[in-house]
Amino acid sequence: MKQFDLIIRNGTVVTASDTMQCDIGIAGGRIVQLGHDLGEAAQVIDAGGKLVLPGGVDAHCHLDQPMPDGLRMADDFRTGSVSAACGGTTTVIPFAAQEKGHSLRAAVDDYHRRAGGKSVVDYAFHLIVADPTEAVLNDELPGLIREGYSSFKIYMTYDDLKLNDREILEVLSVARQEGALVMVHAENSDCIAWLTDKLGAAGNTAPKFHALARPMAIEREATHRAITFSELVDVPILIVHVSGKEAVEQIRWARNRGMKIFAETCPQYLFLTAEDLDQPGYHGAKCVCSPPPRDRSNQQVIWDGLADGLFTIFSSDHAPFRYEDAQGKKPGGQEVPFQYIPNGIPGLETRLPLLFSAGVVGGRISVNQFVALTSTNPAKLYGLHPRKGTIAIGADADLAIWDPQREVTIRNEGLHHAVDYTPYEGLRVTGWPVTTVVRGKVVAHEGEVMAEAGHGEFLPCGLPEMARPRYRTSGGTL
Ligand code: DUC
Ligand code: ZN
Ligand code: ZN
Repeated sequence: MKQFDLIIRNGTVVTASDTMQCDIGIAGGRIVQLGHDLGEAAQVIDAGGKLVLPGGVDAHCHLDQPMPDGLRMADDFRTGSVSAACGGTTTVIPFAAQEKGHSLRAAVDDYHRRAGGKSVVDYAFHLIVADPTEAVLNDELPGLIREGYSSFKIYMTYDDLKLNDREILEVLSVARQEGALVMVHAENSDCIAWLTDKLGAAGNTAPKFHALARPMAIEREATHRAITFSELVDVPILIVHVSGKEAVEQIRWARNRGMKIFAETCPQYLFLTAEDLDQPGYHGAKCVCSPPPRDRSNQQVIWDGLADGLFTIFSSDHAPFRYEDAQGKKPGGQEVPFQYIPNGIPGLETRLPLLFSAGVVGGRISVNQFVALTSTNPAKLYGLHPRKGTIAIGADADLAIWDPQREVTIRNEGLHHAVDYTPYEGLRVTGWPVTTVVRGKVVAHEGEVMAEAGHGEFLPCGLPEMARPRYRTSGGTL
């Protein structure tokens, strides 16, 4: 019997901290040796001239999430995970979403049914807490956190999901007590509703008005409020999908005060602007997401935050709705006022190539920062490290082999999601992941899926070290 199942030879191996020339020996789905002249293997991949990176961890994506009546997400765990794999991602963390009036555990059970046997990449679940009843706070949430669902998202907007300030304080207290990480969608709901009504009364209902109903000030205010709650309870939080300068300023302010406020951003805040919502006809609906894309000066602020360490992670926020679809961007087959357009854009497969091209090839971040933002940090933040997110002995052999020189023009027909458009159509990138390996098995190669649905396994998450409180304020006595 050969010593290794797979050896990846001659590649330049990159982690969040190091870049080195070495071969990788894999057995039983794990990395068991790093070095030279490793010996015999059942399969050898020559990675000469290529980069070997830890597979991406996309820690914010929505797959087959139950929707209100009449709407449906285009991607399930099969199409979504194939798209992820072809874009160099080896772990996804979508959301088991509680519905108001229903239990959290029922959401988790339902989500396992939706995921089971379909994924080609590994997956964990975040929770979405939409109804923090006594039973949820005292029983369900603590129980689920201990079982490996150690992160959850809360919303400050969207009528069917949002929590009030008191409820946010309650769930943050549970997170502190149990060691979970809370992800906050920070936008002020009442301000959005008021602006939406004003715009509607003036007949301003086209997709482009989505951006005017959600200006930066309402994200800034909610970001500051979430930071205040984090301070009161003394628990770290992650502000998700940060879109621009004013929210960034709040996070810098909190960090300068010594607070553990983590931040995430997404490709749409680097590559789109509000002008993309102002396309002929109804096509701007394709770029409706929340918070909305801003302008070029805000894009620069996001780049600065990626380069200087303000942002901890870079995720897709893949929320897949087809454009020509009565269950997608045209609910009931209609071109509806902006507030009824389902929010979200596809991005699982393009997340890494976009950041690699404009970030690493473009000289804005190092390749090690790229690995940290897209793989190592999300694995750490959600309790999956060191099994995921790095290249080290004992880690799962989750790898993406990149051709750093390959030039690709992004076309929807070349992507593997089930959405009928990409907001990045025609954009030219340099660098592409050519081979993706999950636990030692090649799952995608040159845009072809090579693994059976079901190769991907569910990952219970540990308690993240990064979510530990600072034990500084009255939170310690709560
Ligand atoms: N905003 C969200 O908060 N979630 C999904 C997509 C979006 O645009
Ligand atoms: Zn959100
Ligand atoms: Zn989201």
